[in-house]
Amino acid sequence: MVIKGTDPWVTEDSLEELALLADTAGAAVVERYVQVRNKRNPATFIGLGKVKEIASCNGQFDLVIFDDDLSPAQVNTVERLIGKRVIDRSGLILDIFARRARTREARTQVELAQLQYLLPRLTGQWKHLERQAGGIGLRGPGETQLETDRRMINKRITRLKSDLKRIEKQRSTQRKKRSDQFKVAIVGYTNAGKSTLLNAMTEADVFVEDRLFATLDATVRSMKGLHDEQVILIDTVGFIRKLPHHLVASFKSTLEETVRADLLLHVIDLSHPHYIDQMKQVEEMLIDMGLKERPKILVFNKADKVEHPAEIKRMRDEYPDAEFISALKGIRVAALKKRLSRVKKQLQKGTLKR
Ligand SMILES: Nc1nc2c(ncn2[C@@H]2O[C@H](COP(=O)(O)OP(=O)(O)OP(=O)(O)O)[C@@H](O)[C@H]2O)c(=O)[nH]1
Ligand SMILES: [Mg+2]
Repeated sequence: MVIKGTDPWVTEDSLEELALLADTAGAAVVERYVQVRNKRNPATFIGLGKVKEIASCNGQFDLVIFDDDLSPAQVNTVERLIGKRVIDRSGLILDIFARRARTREARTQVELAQLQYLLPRLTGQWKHLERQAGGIGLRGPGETQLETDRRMINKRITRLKSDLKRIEKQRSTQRKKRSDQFKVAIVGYTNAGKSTLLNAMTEADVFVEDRLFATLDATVRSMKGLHDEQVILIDTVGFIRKLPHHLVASFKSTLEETVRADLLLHVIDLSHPHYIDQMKQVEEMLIDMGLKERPKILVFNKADKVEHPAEIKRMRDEYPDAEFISALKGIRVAALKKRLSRVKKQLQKGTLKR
């Protein structure tokens, strides 16, 4: 659903991205609906007519995905009216995160986020079951069951939080060991090529894929092929628009690596049709994280894939301090390495503002 006056391509791009997310989660998109309204319907988010239209759609589908975050009650109402499962953007991203989490830290963070997402939705699920069954036979034991579920989830949340604290402690011990080293965090929109760049600069073997959120963990490696090996590179989880705050918060310990970095490499996929918007989203996120003043190099990646060379020239003029590279083809990666070691020296001598 779009509020009247929103730029149509913003909506189109956001939906396109939602379809990519759905694909990453293993769903095939059969139909898209866009509705322009003055305001949201508090009960059903989109208009009731639209809900009915979706319900009566002939296509075979199992799931309805909303591009915006719905309240638990709205999800329930729409589920009941359409008779199909409904999830929102956060739910979908969480699902992908759950599939992608590899390390103990990532798994703990994702499970915590999932349970926190589930908790308020638990009530609703039972309520609409109650209604369906006329409430008979469900109310007494149902309520008790619900209470038990809630208590168990809360207990698990407490447990996961303390696990995360422990993991965070280990991380901070490791971090202290690296405290005198020069740390460079690779940040950027999801699928920009951050892991590819880390691999190219460090001979690491981080998982790379042409899908969203291939990386959920912070991988730390030292840079290879320099005289001084004291530059540490950190690969991080990608950013995406409309990433819910509670989700970001649950990745705090991973993001902490970014927050502690001496220098940021903001990687941008120059071949993406909306890379300027993606770049803005990331910059806003960095401001939110208190990193506005952190030294930073803009790295325009996938230069090999750009259709019109004039585009590169235009961006070069606009961002004379940026690097233009292809992490995949290894174009100008060596130059970026040299620049990093130069910037490191400048920052350490204090000749560059930090
Ligand atoms: N043509 C081209 N493709 C690239 C380049 N760099 C990365 N890719 C491709 O872009 C896709 C995403 O690369 P990743 O390195 O996984 O991107 P990422 O930023 O780490 O993505 P997430 O971890 O999912 O946020 C992969 O298919 C890469 O092969 C490049 O310089 N040129
Ligand atoms: Mg990655």
